[in-house]
Amino acid sequence: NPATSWPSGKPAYTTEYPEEYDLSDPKGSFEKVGRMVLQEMVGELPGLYELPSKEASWVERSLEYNTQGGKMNRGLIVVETGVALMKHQGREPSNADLNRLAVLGWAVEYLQACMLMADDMMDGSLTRRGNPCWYKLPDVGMLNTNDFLMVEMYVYKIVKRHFGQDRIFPWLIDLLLETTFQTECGQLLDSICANCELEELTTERWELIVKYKTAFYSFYLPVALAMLVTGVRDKAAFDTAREVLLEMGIYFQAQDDFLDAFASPEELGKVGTDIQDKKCSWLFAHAYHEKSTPEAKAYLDKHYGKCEVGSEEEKRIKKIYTELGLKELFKSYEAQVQSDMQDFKAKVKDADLPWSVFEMFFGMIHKRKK
Ligand code: DMA
Ligand code: MG
Ligand code: MG
Ligand code: MG
Repeated sequence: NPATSWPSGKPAYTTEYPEEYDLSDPKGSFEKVGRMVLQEMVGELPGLYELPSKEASWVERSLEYNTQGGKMNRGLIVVETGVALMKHQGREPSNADLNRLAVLGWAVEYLQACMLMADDMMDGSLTRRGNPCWYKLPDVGMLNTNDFLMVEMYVYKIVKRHFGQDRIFPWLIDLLLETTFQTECGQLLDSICANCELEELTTERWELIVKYKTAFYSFYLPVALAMLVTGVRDKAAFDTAREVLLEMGIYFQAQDDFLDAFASPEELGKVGTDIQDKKCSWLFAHAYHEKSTPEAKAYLDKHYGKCEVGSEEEKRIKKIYTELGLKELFKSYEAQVQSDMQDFKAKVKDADLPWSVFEMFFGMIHKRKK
């Protein structure tokens, strides 16, 4: 590109992967690729962007803090799916294939990181992955806004570095852009709840919010990236994958909402803020619209979204959730999703996709406690 090929040395592409990707150590290998990607990205800053060492170190610290140390489920799924697809096609993944899949996995992890950095500021959260949220650090504050924008751009820089000369580069970028925009639509739907009447925070709205804010980027994106890079071109296969993965993703956010109220912050690595923030959570929507009693409704009208984390009112609201039988309702929803997944099996096979991918992904999240 004549407009961006400046200064000399730019763009830089990675075409060789000397490091052996060891599939018997999926997390260790994936983490190693993550180190490589981070070093490549930080390494460009002084030469290609004239950043002095103080600023380059700032970016490095932000990337270390925000992109590392998560469960890496989304990223690992890209590799696992890619491997399963290639085997399904009768091919053995090469070392370069594995490294490239892991690079796309890291693109998803970076997208997740930037969304969480923005989300924590919008939600007024205090902790993430067992540490203070980045924006809460005294020397970060509002600089968080630029830091998460940079992490968002790194998604594209990572993909360009490793796929910039590949025929599918425009498709990868398009998928990432679409998914980012879908997530932002979801975050808008989620945040506007603060200005809504409780009457409007229905289970239908809940489903719309979580489909957009979580399911596309966390579930469809990793699998769709692996499909594109392994040569799947059949639109029907993407449509089937999307249908299954969106239901899984919606269930995943239901779990997130459930754990927000009922899991221990130590185990979760974050303190729940949904009640304080007046979120249209799975628990609230079902408590207010499906299982409500006049007393419960009156209490929620008075205190939901108006009490602080750790307050007596917040505790009472959690007790109301329990008394209304939401723990049991959640269990039955969970069982319903499990049976729906079984029903998808035939459809997935008809689309010539390996069922093992969906089974494994579901196995990673089913009945999770954190
Ligand atoms: C998270 O929703 C959605 C995105 C796009 C980050 P959330 O605020 O419930 O997530 P968390 O509970 O992790 O803050
Ligand atoms: Mg949040
Ligand atoms: Mg949020
Ligand atoms: Mg949450």
